[in-house]
Amino acid sequence: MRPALAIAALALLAAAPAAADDLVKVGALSISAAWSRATPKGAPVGGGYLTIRNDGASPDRLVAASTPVSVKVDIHQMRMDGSVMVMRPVAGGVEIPPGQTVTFEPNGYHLMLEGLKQSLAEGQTLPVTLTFQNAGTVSVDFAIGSIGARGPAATMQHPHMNAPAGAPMHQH
Ligand SMILES: [Cu+2]
Repeated sequence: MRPALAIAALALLAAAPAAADDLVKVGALSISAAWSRATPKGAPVGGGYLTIRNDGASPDRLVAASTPVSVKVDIHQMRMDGSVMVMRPVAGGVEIPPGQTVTFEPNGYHLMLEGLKQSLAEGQTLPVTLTFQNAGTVSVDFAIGSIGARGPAATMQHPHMNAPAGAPMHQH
């Protein structure tokens, strides 16, 4: 197994075309708009963002995430503490209620890649394994946008008709 592991380590980030629009299904859950941001050389952390819809009849919960590109992945939440935005780990994961969609985004829930082993490069994809309490485990490729990206690349270039009101959009 050692030679295979060594080869895998050289190609942690795939050069596959960005596929932010691809829908990944696991159990009753649909995962879409999985994206990340390029990181400056040497940056210790990176972020991961995605949308999860639950078409099932019972709640599910994102309990863990991992990637070969970082030492660990935590689930974080940004929220206002008085007048200051603070980021803290979410204990017990994030519930996806039945019939609901939960969006992970820079100013809300997000995945925090801690201990990056390499910088995240724009145009490449970041492989992340998500673990749900009921639906189980699924692998999702996160499309890496620019360092200042505010949303998945496909949404920025072609605003979707179902984009939520107030979502950041490309200005024409
Ligand atoms: Cu964070």
